[in-house]
Amino acid sequence: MLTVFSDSHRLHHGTELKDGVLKPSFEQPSRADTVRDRVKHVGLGDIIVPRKFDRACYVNAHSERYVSFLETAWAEWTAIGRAHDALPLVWPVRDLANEQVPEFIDGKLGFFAMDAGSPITSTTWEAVKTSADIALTGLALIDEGHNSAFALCRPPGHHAAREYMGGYCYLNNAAIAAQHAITQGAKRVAVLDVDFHHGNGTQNIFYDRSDVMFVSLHGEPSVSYPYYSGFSTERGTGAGEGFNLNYPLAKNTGWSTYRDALLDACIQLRKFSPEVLVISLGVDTFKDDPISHFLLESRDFLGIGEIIASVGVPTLFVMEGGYMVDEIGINAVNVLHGFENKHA
Ligand code: OKP
Ligand code: ZN
Repeated sequence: MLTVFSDSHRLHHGTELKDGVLKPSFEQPSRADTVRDRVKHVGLGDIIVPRKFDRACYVNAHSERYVSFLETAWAEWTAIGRAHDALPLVWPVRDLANEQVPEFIDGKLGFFAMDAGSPITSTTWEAVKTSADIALTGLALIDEGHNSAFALCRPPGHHAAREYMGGYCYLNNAAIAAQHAITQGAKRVAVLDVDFHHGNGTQNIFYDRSDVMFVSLHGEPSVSYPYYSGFSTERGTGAGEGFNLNYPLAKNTGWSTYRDALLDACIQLRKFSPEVLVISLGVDTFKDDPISHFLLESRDFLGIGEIIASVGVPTLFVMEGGYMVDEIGINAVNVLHGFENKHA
């Protein structure tokens, strides 16, 4: 399997507001490098750099005004003398919700963000664009006849919705790739999200669509970030009704429960019969992950890959979360080896 990777991911690193304290983000550059090192170490296949794609590819999954915000936020933030990472601090909640975009940067940041965990720095946008291009390059490999590809994206994407960033995510790499497959003529594409956290952004982008099915296994929202989405009652709307499937799982879920949910999810995916399957590959379901609470062991990730392979369609793996930096490479590559049915 080919891996798409770029050193540009290091352009993005910043702080997050966590437990009431501004701290270095858990989503740090060493994550992607660890996975890249493991890919090399086991000889998964060649590692290639991403091609460049048009801005239009991002706007097909996000809104024009959101993409423009990402492009200019740092300039607007520093124009008034600020030097620290840009973070939001006020949000348009419920009755304050208004469709008008504020002019001042603090208003914009809240309007286009779901949390204070996604800092914008001087070089964030460059890293974010490259991350989306990595996913699009992976999809191009599949179009060119590869049965699978690994888009080693960083920053991750699945919390980024049509119009907002959050959860370390800015552009939704998996959604941009899925949408691009549709734009190129695919009739049905599915996104399966196995990150510990609910892929609220991907759900948001395709919620009213029947051509892109979204299926997610994650920590139940009552106790897991992002708290406000991921319930099993969220099944899509309008034409999209029945094409959004959530599997919220209890705290301390281990392999046997996880496997049963994944087997069921894959039955639903086979019924849908997509031309391309995009996997939001988070490995924060690992037992030692510092911000999650499932109990998967490293060998269980081989099982995830094997079950995904049983869907039997060309598959693009897109890297999402995973914060136990010592093991993240082993666990991510185990999924890929399981898919290829190699147990290194
Ligand atoms: C991104 B991805 C919970 C803090 C949550 C944000 C987590 C974003 C995860 N105690 N902070 O889905 O791995
Ligand atoms: Zn996650």
